[in-house]
Amino acid sequence: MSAAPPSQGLSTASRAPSRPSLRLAPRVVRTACRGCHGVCQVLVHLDDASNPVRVTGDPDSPTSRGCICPKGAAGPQFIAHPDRVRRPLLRTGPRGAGQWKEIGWEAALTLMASTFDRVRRESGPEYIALCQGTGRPYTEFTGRFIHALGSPNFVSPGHNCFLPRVIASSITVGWMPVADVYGHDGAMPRCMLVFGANAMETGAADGMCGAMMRRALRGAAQVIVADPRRTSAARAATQHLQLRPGTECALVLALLHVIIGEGLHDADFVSRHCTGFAELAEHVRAFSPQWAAPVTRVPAQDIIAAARALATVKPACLLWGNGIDTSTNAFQTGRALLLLMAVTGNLDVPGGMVHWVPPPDIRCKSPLENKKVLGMHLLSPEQKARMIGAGRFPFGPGCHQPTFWEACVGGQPYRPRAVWLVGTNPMLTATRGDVVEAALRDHVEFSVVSDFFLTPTAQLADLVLPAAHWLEQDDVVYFHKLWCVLARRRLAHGPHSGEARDDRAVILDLAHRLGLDEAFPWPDWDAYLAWLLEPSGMDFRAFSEKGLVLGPMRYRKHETDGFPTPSGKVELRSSVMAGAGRPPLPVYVEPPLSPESTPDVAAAYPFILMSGCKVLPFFHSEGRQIDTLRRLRPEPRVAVHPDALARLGLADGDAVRVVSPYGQARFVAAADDGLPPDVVQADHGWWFPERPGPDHGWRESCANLLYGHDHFDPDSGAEPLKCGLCRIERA
Ligand SMILES: Nc1nc2c(c(=O)[nH]1)N[C@H]1C(S)=C(S)[C@@H](COP(=O)(O)OP(=O)(O)OC[C@H]3O[C@@H](n4cnc5c(=O)[nH]c(N)nc54)[C@H](O)[C@@H]3O)O[C@H]1N2
Ligand SMILES: Nc1nc2c(c(=O)[nH]1)N[C@H]1C(S)=C(S)[C@@H](COP(=O)(O)OP(=O)(O)OC[C@H]3O[C@@H](n4cnc5c(=O)[nH]c(N)nc54)[C@H](O)[C@@H]3O)O[C@H]1N2
Ligand code: SF4
Ligand SMILES: [Mo]
Repeated sequence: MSAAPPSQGLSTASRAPSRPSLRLAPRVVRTACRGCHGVCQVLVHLDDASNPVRVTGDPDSPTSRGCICPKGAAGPQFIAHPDRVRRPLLRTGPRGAGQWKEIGWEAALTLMASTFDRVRRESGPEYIALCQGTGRPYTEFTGRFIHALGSPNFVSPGHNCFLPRVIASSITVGWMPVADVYGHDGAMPRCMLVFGANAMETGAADGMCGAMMRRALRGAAQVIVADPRRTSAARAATQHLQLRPGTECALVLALLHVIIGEGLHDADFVSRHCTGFAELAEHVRAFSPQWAAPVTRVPAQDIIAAARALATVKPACLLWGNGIDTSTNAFQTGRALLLLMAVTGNLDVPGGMVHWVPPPDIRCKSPLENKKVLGMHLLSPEQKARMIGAGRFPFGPGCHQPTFWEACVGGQPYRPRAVWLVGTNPMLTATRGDVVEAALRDHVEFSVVSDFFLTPTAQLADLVLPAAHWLEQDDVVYFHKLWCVLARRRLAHGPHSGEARDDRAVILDLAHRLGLDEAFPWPDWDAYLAWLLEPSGMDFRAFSEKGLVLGPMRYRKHETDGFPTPSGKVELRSSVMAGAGRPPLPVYVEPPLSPESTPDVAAAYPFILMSGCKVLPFFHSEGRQIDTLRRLRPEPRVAVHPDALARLGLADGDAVRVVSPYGQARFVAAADDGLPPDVVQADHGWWFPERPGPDHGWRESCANLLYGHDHFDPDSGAEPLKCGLCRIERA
């Protein structure tokens, strides 16, 4: 077994206080949390009846070092909540009337299999779609299932989240670089660029936990934060580049201009490992800090200082996030930032932007590392061409979510007949929830929702399946680009869990009923876990006792292996983009609605609207029914600069209406002097589980009703969720 014990792999930089290993009481068990994308190992305390009653930090874990956040701590409240769906529910009244009867799993799965089979035979497999939420454990089987079925309609929020950067990385570097903030090799980053990431609250999408990032930030000599808001990272930063939302690509082009213009780039790395440097140098010559300053509102001298720090303080890493993805310039910005990390020589160096080496003897199930996991290869070219929105966005991930829901209503190019929504609440989290609602209520013939609760989306389903929570899952946690593989153990079994089943066990069962055994050769979930671990010689029990397995990390793999791109080098000038007829060097495009591009619209809607900057207690639309979390954020807020509030005759705590050219939503005004006076930030994902169902007041404070379906990133299909326009009125 190549895996080293944790203490060995994370030695020097960890500086963990040497303490004797915490003696686990018989009723305290270590597992891996999944309350967000983090990798915190936690301790679960069980009562005499073996019910989880408390989750606490695990001081001996190298992934969390004892930290725990309110979402992780609330795990037991999620599973024990009285509103939880515990048995499959079949609709009995009209759609959305909230009339259900409990049925058994056999009946539920028989209904799904027979309906999917009928649609497949009558119309073709593409008339069945699978929509999932953010990247959760189910991702290893959701795409695989729908693709094995022969349908290309795999829908996710990925176009607004993370995947524009993943795809930009794959064509530019060949892999997804991740910040080395755990000090794997003893080296921690000395310079950190936090760009469009609220990482202290969210851990970003990279599978880290906020507390570990805070620790890395504390240790860095230079911290540069590019964010329109004064985030907690910005408060502790050396430099806060408070850019205008949506102008991030202009800022990065100017950073490149300074670095290359002053000859501060890593000439050795560039000459040996990059293509297109001369073209890039020529391209960025026009984008001086003086050009960028009025565009971005960041003073030229600040851009120059940041560029110099980034190029000279090494190693440097980048924490990047949704601030980049949720814009119509997302893909170009993602590429520009990759070029920045490349020309400064920070790729795959200790403390820089690395590519983890996974344990060779555990079978890889990460869709990012093993493209076959998603099963795209199971589709023929003809089947791929039948994807709704095929060809619309050359670098889009899967079926474009807004295009999909519009097709369900408008019937163009065809209307999907059956939809399975796994772990997603798109009426709240996608734009135009009204379109999603119409689709589910009036147009789709058969819809199934897998969730813990009867969300507003689930209320419109024909069938609801109770999903198992992370406390109810056995798992080999090998998902995003993690630097380790972790054990998750099923700790809750009792009446709280009811008949909830792991999404993947359900998919396996259904796949077998539909004759997809070739793509799903494992008889059941336990057999799949055993198969993953088989090369290591461990069974699941031995693995879960071990808890954490590290791979044999090596840095600077390009010295021997190059980069897995068409040229074998980092493609500063992208041959893939050129081939797709898209700009091969990053270009800045003004947001579609902004004071600059649409001054007439801005006259009526004078604020720049950001929405959905995440807050610590909630994961998107989740958690509003959990008291311990709701207390931390009782109501939907819109953050506004106090001067702007005063000008409007409003005060902190007032009820306000945010009105955009597309819609309106109610929030409580929250004064925030860390925002520019003309920028506001509205919470996303709000519904009110305590209000009467079936709709639970979802239309009232839904930030995503403030956007239309008019503007998308031409490369990735991303939406301008962090750079719209609005006005604020007293409600
Ligand atoms: N305005 C605005 N909108 C945004 C964003 C933004 O920044 N601004 N962010 C976007 C981003 S980054 C994302 S990823 C999307 C997220 O969009 P979604 O994934 O749709 O959001 P969630 O609220 O997490 O919805 C998940 C639902 O799945 C259930 N659930 C949780 N875990 C599981 C599980 O393991 N199995 C099953 N079956 N169900 C589960 C929850 O109870 C919840 O109802 O939202 C996007 N929406
Ligand atoms: N507590 C909690 N944690 C989560 C989630 C959650 O819902 N709650 N969701 C998870 C998911 S699915 C994801 S994708 C990650 C997302 O994690 P993050 O990437 O950290 O997402 P956001 O909170 O949306 O933070 C985006 C940041 O970008 C800034 N920003 C907005 N516009 C711009 C811009 O134009 N330029 C720049 N440079 N910055 C801008 C915002 O002010 C904000 O601070 O978090 C994950 N973790
Ligand atoms: S940060 Fe995420 S993984 Fe860590 S305890 Fe909180 S919810 Fe769990
Ligand atoms: Mo996300």
